Amino acid sequence: MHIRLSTITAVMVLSVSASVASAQEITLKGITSFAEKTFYSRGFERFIEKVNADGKGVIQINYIGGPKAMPPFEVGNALKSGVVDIANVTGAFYTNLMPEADAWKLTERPMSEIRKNGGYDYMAKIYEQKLNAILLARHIDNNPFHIYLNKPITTIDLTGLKLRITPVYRDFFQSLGATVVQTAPGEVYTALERGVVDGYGWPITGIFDLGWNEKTKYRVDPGFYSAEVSILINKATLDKLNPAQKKVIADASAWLEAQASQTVKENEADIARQKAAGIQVIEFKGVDAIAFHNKAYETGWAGVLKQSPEHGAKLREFFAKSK
Ligand code: 173
Repeated sequence: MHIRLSTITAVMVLSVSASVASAQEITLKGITSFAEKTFYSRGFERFIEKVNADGKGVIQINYIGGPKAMPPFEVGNALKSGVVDIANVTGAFYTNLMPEADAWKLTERPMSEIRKNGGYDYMAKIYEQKLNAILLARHIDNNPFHIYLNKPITTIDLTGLKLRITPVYRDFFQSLGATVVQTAPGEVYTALERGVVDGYGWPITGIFDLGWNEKTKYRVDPGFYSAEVSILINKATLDKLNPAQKKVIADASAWLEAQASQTVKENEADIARQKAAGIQVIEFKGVDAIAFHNKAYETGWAGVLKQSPEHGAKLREFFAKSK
């Protein structure tokens, strides 16, 4: 009898706590600014899988999808207004709201250091003010950008070439003499196919995802900067989560950001794949490589300072390599 009663009590307690848990389960709307299942969305997709597994009965993410659901340059607005709760996006896609976000590309220190040296906290205030958001995890780092071309070059003079850009590349490519045209990633293939552009800026990874390899003859080395893609959450959404819900999000964020250093393996794999696909490398060496590198960072920081006289210099102290 004694055993029976305690069994019944246990069942009752379990069912009560289960219903409380399900009553408190919250579902967040998640969006990515890169095509679903492509390289720059994959980290976010792993994050969602983890949250949905660890957060059963507590917190779930409803994955709305990518650019088919929302244009990439609209994601910042949607996150700020709370139309979506959580977003996978790079700073260059929401410079309309927060020009400082483009400075992430210029980091020469790992996120672990930037979280300690005050750089993360400094950016966090700007995220709160301008985007009503919090950066949870930078999952892409150590991933250089490159120039991809269909016409060969012999010097770093890009005069006469028309290149597809985002804010990442604008100041640098213009300083090399190129004409630039901004497009979302989803328009790159057609722009190449129609000859609207002679090439494009993109990181070392991912050109196979949307078939650009078919329309690409050359890659210029060395690469420059460090691509950033991060998961952001709307501030009001985060504020309303209870401690258990916050913990699921915080743990998945730390777990994902810790994987950013592994991007280098993906870089190597894509370099080999580009070679096998017959994409030729135009490599600047020695003093030319140094000049190319210095120009990238000088024009990059000049652009940040111009866009944000208030914060640019401070961000450079936190992000640039210490001298
Ligand atoms: O080229 C781009 O669209 C761009 O700015 C970017 C940024 C980070 C990762 C991939 C692309």
